[in-house]
Amino acid sequence: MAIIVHLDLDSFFASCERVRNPELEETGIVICMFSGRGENGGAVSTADYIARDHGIHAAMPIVQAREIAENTAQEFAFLQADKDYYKQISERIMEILEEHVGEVEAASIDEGYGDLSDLESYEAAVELVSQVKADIEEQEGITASAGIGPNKLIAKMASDRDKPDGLTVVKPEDVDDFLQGLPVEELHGIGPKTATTLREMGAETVDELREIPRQRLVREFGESRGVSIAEKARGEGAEELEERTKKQFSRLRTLEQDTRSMSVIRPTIRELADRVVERLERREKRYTTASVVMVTGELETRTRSKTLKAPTTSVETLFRTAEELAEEFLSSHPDTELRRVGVRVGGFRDQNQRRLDGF
Ligand code: TTP
Ligand code: MG
Repeated sequence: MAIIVHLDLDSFFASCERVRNPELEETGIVICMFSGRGENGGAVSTADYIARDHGIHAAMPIVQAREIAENTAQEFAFLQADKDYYKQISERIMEILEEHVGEVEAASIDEGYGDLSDLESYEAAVELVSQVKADIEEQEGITASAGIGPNKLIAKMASDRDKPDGLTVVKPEDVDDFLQGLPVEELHGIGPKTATTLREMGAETVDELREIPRQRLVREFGESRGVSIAEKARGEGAEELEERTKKQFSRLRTLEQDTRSMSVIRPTIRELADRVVERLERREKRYTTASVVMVTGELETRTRSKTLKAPTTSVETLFRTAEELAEEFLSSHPDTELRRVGVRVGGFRDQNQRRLDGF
């Protein structure tokens, strides 16, 4: 059974601006894509939750947002979007997610999917995702909303259910309840045009959509789209993340307290190495680089890596390498304590390419 998490950052561009402009704490923030036509030409890119309370939202003409702002006592800041800055924060946040869940499918600048199937329970998944949210908030000052479910469709919709700073869990047995009574356009991937057609066919809600025979949907929308709509109505979606070219797995854990004692760090590395190799085995991969990831007491992330002579699946090699790299790091940083430690592998080769094994 798959367990998928979807994470979506809250009012992302606006949150990034609040991080570097702390004086805006109580100011409504409106991020603008100015078109260059006139002082207020262009559209709103996103609005923070204060501005949303006043009815300002993404895609609204800036002129209209200005008008709303001028007619209330609330203060507003209208800021030009600065994508390069948001991209940097986005990359760091995806790394935090990746440290916890391994491979991440970055679905847009502010959302990513992770596969938590190897945790085997929703309770464990909730604990891990709460930690991810806490780490993102602590390290970047931005809140995220998360959804956990049996596939990407449900996880994505769940992350949207309770915003900002939410965590919504939809277990397989709760999928029907979760979709119950939902207007068809709220199914992720059903746009306004499809929704209009579906309503004309008699389906206002997802439950009504389920009553429409698959064949009728196929006749209306074509084979692949028709089948996909029928599946969505039943809460079925992809369970696999889309592959990325850059690939590595890692597992991190927060230590009970900040420490530089290898007698505490070593057993943690050992356990994490076991977890990483289990995951590797499931994917039938061997690794050629082994790393230790360390988050210091000052919350700086440091990684030390070693490239091996030959691809391997050995848990012992991973453990020994990460242990050595951590020891080296600590002896050259005599005042540094570790808050979190992790093990990462990369440079994958398929397990069935046996010939260059070096045994
Ligand atoms: P979203 O995740 O859709 O929106 P959001 O993060 O601002 O708000 P929410 O709390 O509801 O998740 O989009 C992410 C970023 O993409 C958003 O901060 C700005 C940008 N964006 C645009 O530039 N134009 C748009 O029309 C939308 C929807 C988003
Ligand atoms: Mg968002």
